[in-house]
Amino acid sequence: MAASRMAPSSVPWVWELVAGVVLRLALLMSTQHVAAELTDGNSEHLKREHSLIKPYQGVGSSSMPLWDFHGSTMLTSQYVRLTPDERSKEGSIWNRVPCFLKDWELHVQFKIHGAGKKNLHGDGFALWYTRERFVPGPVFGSKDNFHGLAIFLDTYPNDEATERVFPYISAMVNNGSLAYDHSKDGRWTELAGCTADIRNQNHDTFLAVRYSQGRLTVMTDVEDKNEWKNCFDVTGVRLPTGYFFGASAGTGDLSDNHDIISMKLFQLQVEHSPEEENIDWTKIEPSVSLLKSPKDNVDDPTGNFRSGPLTGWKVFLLLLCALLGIIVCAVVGAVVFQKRQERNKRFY
Ligand SMILES: *[C@@H]1O[C@H](CO)[C@@H](O)[C@H](O)[C@H]1NC(C)=O
Ligand SMILES: [Ca+2]
Repeated sequence: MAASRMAPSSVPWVWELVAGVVLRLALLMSTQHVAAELTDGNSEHLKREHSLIKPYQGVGSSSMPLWDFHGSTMLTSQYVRLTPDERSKEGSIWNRVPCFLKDWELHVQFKIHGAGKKNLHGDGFALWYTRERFVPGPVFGSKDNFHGLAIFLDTYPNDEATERVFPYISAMVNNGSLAYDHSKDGRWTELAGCTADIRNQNHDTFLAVRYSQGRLTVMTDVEDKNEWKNCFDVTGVRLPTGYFFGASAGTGDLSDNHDIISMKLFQLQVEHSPEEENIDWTKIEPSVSLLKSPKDNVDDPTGNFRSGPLTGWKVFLLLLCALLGIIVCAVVGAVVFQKRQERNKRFY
């Protein structure tokens, strides 16, 4: 008697379990989202001395005190064009004021556009936080063997063998010893990266770079959804204070318009321990922790966030498989149970 009462109730039990798992799944996804969220441009902490905002102050005059312009860079009231859609151009903009903030977040609005069809355009542009400023060179229009951080928004796959989908955004940290290999799209010196559809969009496109307590996070807002999407998030990155923000672009045989519409730097309010405060942050050597292999996106050693945009989906798929497994087991179990009940009935 007791057993037969359990049989019909086994179905709600299955659904309770399913609901539980789904809820957990939703919670997991939402906490990931919270962890990935960035400051939403709190203007209180906007640092004007490191920002480039429309209408660009002093446009057309010789006095643009906070930013220097180089090469093909052209100013209009609506954008700063690093390169036009023409061959063999090179342009950059550099903030004149060194940045002494320990924790910051840079929001860049940009537009990459041109007449070139599929794969006949290039090369993208770079964002810099480096010791050197205003030095032209072969890496997206700037110096190689730099000291500091570079974020490359690479629109052209130079490495024909790559399985990567372009445009591709990647980061590189350098202490001057590493050279960027253009023919491999910087693959061997890359810290982390992601694919992002950043070219010839009809809507606004944004990139955010956050550096705080050794953690480097890059996010994009390029799908016209007005929300940040994780590109990568890595820890163990050490950068000094006192470096300069900049942006540069170069074209070769292939070209595009590379426009910067704004660069906004925000100070992040972060507590540091007294020991940390006592270090001379300007003396820090740019480096990436050896605990982390730059090429494979291993899990965050602190365990609270996983790097790589695919990881969320991997977790989701894993849980989905587990869920399906449980459902199959429950259904098989219920059927077997029912069969046994029927068999038992026949004996009575
Ligand atoms: C610079 O980086 C390279 C490799 O990343 C490392 O071998 C070298 O020791 C570093 N140099 C300094 C001065 O830290
Ligand atoms: Ca490239």
